[in-house]
Amino acid sequence: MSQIDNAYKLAKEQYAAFGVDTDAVLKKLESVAISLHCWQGDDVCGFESKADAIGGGLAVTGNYPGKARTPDELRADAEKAFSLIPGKHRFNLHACYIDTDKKVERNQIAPEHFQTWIDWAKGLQIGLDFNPTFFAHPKAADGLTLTHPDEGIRNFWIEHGIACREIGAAFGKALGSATVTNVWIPDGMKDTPANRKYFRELLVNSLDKIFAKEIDTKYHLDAIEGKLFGMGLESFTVGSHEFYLAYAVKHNKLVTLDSGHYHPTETIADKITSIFPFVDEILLHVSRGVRWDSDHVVILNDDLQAIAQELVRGNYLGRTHIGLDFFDASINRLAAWTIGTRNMIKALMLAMLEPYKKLCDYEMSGDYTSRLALMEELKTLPYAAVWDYYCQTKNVPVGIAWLDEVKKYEKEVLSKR
Ligand code: RNT
Ligand code: ZN
Repeated sequence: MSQIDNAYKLAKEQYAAFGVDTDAVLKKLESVAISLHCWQGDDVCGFESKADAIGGGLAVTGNYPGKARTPDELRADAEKAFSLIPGKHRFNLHACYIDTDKKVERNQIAPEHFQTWIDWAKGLQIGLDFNPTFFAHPKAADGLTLTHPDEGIRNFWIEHGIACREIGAAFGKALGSATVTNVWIPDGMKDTPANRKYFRELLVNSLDKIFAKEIDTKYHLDAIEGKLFGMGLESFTVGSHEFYLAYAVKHNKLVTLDSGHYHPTETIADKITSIFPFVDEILLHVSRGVRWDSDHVVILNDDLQAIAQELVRGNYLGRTHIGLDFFDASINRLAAWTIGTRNMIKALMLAMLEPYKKLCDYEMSGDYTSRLALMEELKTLPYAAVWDYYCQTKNVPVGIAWLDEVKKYEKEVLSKR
């Protein structure tokens, strides 16, 4: 018996003493797909061959060498990352990652312009998710898109939104797994607006037009993502959390919760049980803000664990689409994907290893002392042994061995770019 098997056997016994079946946990864990965001692979640049600044209140910092410059490079990098992450996952594309020889206007894009992505995903047997790109474009240069007072500009972006839903639906149909298309717009203002009402009403109107066509939820789901502020758009965000929450409840859309999009001490973990009584499904953009919405790589911190606990405890995994949303250009980008995604899975595993019923029993009987004692005890149970065993059974590197793979890839592939 190998050391990993041995350690797992001991860990299994220890968890069993708390009434937790680790084999069952790993079985459940393998059914969770995380949507890997394409934009960590190239600093949110995309392949439209334009020189527009990213804009939209977003900022990417760092210039680590070797970023993907073509769709083929990005696909190769993503495949390498997938090979280091246990389980079967998904890939999340932005419209600006279009794969065409000639320039296609954003309001003219169609499924055929993403055929290479569909073929690739089919080959890997993974699902795709999608996002219209409402930034990095001359028509978004002043920070307004779907709520632009100029009707021509507004319509251009409405057409983009409509086109993206068609692409999402085509992905879903081709791949046999519903695509979540997430609408996030940067619209807002640097300084205090006078007429908030005007912009909010415009957004209702534009969204109604984008969502006018019914699309079978077997293939396609709509999500809407609010936020607090963007760089240079500090005073007003048209699509705030409340705005989209209300819109989603009224129109049966998915609410997207991005962990970087709230006040610094506000976490999305507590929002999950608050929202679920009123919506069917949610989309998460798991991220990590450091002092602001900085989109740092997701680490295994309390925040992440609280999110995972809420999903597992509430039995919400079947109604939650887990996407990642960070972009760090200061470190190896494959490592960023690998670290962030492995942490997300690890956090879910930790949450599944919790003797939840026992905690609830203590709580129901008012024994908060035991609840706290047990919660603290759980933190030092040998979950690493369970994790290593899981990685081994999924044929991905155990422990930090994945880093050697990334270093090798950096030397052989990335450094030649
Ligand atoms: C921006 C949103 C949005 C983007 C991606 C690139 O604050 O979080 O989800 O990060 O669309
Ligand atoms: Zn996001």
